[in-house]
Amino acid sequence: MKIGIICYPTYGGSGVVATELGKALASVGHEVHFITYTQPPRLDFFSENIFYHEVSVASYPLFQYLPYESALASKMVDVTINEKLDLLHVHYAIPHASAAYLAKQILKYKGIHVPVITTLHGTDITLVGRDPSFEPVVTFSINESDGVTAVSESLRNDTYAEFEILSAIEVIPNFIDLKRFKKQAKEHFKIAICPHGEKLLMHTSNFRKVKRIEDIIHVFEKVRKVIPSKLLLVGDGPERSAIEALCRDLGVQGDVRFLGKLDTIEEALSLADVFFLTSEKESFGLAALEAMACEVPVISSNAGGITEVNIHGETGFVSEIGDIEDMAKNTIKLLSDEALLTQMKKNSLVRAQLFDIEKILPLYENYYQRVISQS
Ligand code: GMT
Repeated sequence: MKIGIICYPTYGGSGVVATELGKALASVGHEVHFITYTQPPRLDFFSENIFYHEVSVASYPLFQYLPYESALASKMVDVTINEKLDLLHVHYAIPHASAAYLAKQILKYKGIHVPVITTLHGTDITLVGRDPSFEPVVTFSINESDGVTAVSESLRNDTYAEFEILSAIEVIPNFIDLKRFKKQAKEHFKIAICPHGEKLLMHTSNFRKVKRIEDIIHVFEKVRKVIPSKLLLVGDGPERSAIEALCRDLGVQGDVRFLGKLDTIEEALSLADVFFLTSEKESFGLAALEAMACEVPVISSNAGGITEVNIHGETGFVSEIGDIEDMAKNTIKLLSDEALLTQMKKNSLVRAQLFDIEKILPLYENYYQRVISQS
């Protein structure tokens, strides 16, 4: 198949899922055309089956806001015609699904039919998409897609609950490349960070409010009173300075390391004993899956689809959103029982294997075929 993939070129989340999916499709012989405004971070290599088409928006003094959606739709039209695409697969509804609808209508006038699949990732539904300034467009463009997928059962349910959706939503969970995300022998780094044999706790995210990183700091403050430990925070975003201030207020700053954005996240995960994901909303929690693939148990909230990834009592522990007492209790329990920790590390890997890209890729390929044949 010749597939157009439209996504945000982000370091994590939907951008990474879209990029890794495209790479996997290319590796089994499909021709993949990425259409986005800058080269996705994980697309920094040559493959004969991967193409990159940059969307550039002409500026004009009249434009207070650049009309990216129009430029994207025009690029989709151009690439579909010139590369003879069989399918457009857009990741994250806003504004990709409505741009794809527009492109499809333009192509129809030119006698070309191209089906559109929209993959819902989370905040396009649970946060931003519900805003009245987007909701009618999101509802319309989901309903007008030839196929719609969601990355978890929870996100599918939220979509039906929040929007008037008339079509079937297929759940295709996120996936992991187990060849890349695996525990590596990095003991020398661990000794450098935890010189006295402390336990290493970790979190990675884009540091948005929705991640509730302040809960992690409060939990850590309680845990380190009982168990000598360090906290590694990877990523960057709007909440970072507030979190740094909270660490100072609680007097834990000496035991917290902020690493910023890290490309080789699997190396840091290889050192960790516990991973935190305490989000308010989380459609799936790819970061937790990446940790589990590196044999790191997860202490999480029960937001959204996290419980489809992290199984309470098996791969870690799950608490109500914001219940820092329970999260601290669970972390102490896990870190003070070596047998339990070893077992949960093993269980985490076993569970992560269920989301192996090699298992999930055929679900997308079959779905593509089904949508193409039905549209
Ligand atoms: O987590 C984020 O804030 C980024 C966001 C995105 O859209 O890029 O991630 C969402 O999509 C990921 C990939 O499908 C999911 O693993 C995340 O759970 C989801 N984030 C939220 O729902 C908050």
